[in-house]
Amino acid sequence: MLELKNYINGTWEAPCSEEYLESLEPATGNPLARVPSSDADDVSLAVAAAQKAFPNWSSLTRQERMMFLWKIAEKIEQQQEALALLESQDTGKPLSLARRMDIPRAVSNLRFFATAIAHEENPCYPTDGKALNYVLYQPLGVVGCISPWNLPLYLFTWKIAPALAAGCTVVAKPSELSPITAYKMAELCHEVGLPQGVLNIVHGLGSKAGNAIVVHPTVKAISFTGGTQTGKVIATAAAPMFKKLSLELGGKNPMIIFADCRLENAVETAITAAFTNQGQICLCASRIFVEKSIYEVFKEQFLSKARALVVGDPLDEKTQLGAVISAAHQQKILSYIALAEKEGGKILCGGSAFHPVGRCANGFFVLPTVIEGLSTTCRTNQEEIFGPVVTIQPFEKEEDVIAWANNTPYGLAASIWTENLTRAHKVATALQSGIVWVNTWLLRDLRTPFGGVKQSGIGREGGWEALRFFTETKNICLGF
Ligand code: TXE
Repeated sequence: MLELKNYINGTWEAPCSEEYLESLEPATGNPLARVPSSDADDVSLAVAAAQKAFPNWSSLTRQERMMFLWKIAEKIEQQQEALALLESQDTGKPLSLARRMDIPRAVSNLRFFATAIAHEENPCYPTDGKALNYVLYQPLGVVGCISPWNLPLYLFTWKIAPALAAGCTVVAKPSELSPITAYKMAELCHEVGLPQGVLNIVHGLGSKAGNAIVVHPTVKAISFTGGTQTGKVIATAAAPMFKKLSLELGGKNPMIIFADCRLENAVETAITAAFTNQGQICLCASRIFVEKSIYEVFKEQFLSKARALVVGDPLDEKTQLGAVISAAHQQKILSYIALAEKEGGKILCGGSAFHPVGRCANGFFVLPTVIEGLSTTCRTNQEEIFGPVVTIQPFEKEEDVIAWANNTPYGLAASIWTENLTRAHKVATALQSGIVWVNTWLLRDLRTPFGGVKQSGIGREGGWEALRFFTETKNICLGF
């Protein structure tokens, strides 16, 4: 079994308490790694190291910081196969997905923010012949990055890359459920000679290690991705300390399919949107609304594809859905399926756990599940399930479907399927959502702002927004 250590001030440290957690391989239920159960003492050491490293790191040239990030990206790329395997084992996701999506995206995140800083512009305002105003973006200092288990290295680097590029030093905590690739990334940072203390990685529980990062007075900002409940806890602790907060939280994302869409594309993408990563992506579609005139045709095609999805050993090349993250999460998903039935829903396919034959017999699998016949206001259609569960329902009027789509506490992502350009713009504008895709899903350009409205979070990641988050904006007015 792998024994992980914290990475503090450029060295590998056991947790001060000597306590460890055990993380399991979701596909088998077997122990995979011993994970430091760090506490406030470990976090204090990490913050002290980051604070010491800040003056030097923030005064490096852009080119120098860029080259460090670029080299880390290169190392990840060289080890992509090994990292994809670890990501798959640690999360239960298909190896093919980790290879295609998770690890390449980690590389892109680092490259994107490495090169972004070389192109940054500072606004300048000549003021009526009397003065010259200009704007500086100065790095905040020590910042905290807390990431979840669904896209471990992908989201870890999505936060760390802009923080480091902006000139901040970082104390980061990956999820205790999927910490291995972050641990490996520390090794890669070490190999490229990242100066001591610039990136510190502390492992452990959210309530202990995570909370200690949030409440540490030296940590100036928290970038967090995770559940909405956890986001509330973090906001409650951080707000009175006037910390900057970027919270990327849950979603209950609608997909709206109009009768004039290219149906084949819509069906194919609906399958991907509902079930990629076992439905454990905050952007996954969990409520599909289909115009009544094509509802039955859509349903038939969607169900036949959902039933054909291959669930099983994540290491098998044919597998399309692997295990969900934990036994507890599997139970949560199954309890929502039971609730859906109680609320009057009809399970059209799936609806239960799955036990593959062989190596993965004790893994945490849930069959792709499609439910119809529910009201738009029932709990199944209001609360984030975060598993391979999707509801489908017909609609007749555009205004109804817009109202239903908006009628949840969340507002992260939506997608619309239509060939009518006017309608696409109109509906996209009316949806309460941070991102709206038209005739596509999960197509991401890293320059675009990313984040949610309502209980899906506050702040935006991506592009300049992410770099700005890790800086303080200063106006300097030079009088003539
Ligand atoms: O996530 P948590 P959980 C949703 C999804 C899921 C639910 C709960 O619906 O079922 O959240 O998942 C750290 N202070 N999403 O409980 O707790 C924790 O250690 C500081 C959506 O596993 O939010 C981990 O590193 N940190 C989501 C990170 O927060 C704390 C992705 C996320 O864990 C903390 C994951 C605290 N008090 C779950 N408590 C998305 N938006 O993509 C926990 N953490």
